[in-house]
Amino acid sequence: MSERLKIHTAPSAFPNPQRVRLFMHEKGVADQFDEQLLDMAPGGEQRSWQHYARNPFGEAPTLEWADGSTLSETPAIVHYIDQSYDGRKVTGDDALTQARDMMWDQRCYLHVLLPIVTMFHVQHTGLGFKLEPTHNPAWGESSRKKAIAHAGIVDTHLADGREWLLGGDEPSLADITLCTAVAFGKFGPNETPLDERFEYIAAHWARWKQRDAFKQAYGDGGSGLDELSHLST
Ligand SMILES: N[C@@H](CCC(=O)N[C@@H](CS)C(=O)NCC(=O)O)C(=O)O
Repeated sequence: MSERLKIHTAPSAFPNPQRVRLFMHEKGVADQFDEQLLDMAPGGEQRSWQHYARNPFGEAPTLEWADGSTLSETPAIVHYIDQSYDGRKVTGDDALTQARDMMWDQRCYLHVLLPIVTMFHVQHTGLGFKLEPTHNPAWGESSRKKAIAHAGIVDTHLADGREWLLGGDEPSLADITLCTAVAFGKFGPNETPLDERFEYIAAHWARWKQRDAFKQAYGDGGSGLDELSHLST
């Protein structure tokens, strides 16, 4: 890769930008990108016209080329980088492994991480009313129950002794998404520490905490978790 791309991103507390950051460190390419940190909250830079021009959904992460073209949605960014840059194939070397990674990534994203994010927004109005005008505690509590129930299914999958969701020696994107879901469950008012409820998710989280990629990705000191404050560089 000759051109150095910009990645519009956020501190490590924000789970989708963090999925990409963790992936980049796992792949070993983080230093090949220019990180542009958006002031997400309370600034709300992601909802400015400048950022809507890059991403019509007003979200991070977003990758940007020098000619102004962009790519958004975490799995799309991850798959593009995984296929185009040197380093291990984090999303899998063959079609079936890639498909299985996509399956578990979708499950961890849609059924565990996203409901926690929904709770953060609608129950706690986590980004403030400027950015999240909907306050609906019942929806938030229902989302929380959904996240916990589905984390139980993921925990059962891990219970056969496998270290990572696909059963390999190293984590894939699905593991990255589960990791950020666990971190975000612990964040601020969410108060849903999945590692305290589930034995095999606890082991998965503990395994992550030993990895260099994890230590680098959370080294920004922006996770909001006391548990990770020692990683701040
Ligand atoms: N489906 C998108 C979701 C991105 C997303 O939800 N980003 C959040 C941060 S975790 C965001 O930018 N939120 C800002 C806002 O909603 O104002 C992806 O996979 O990248």
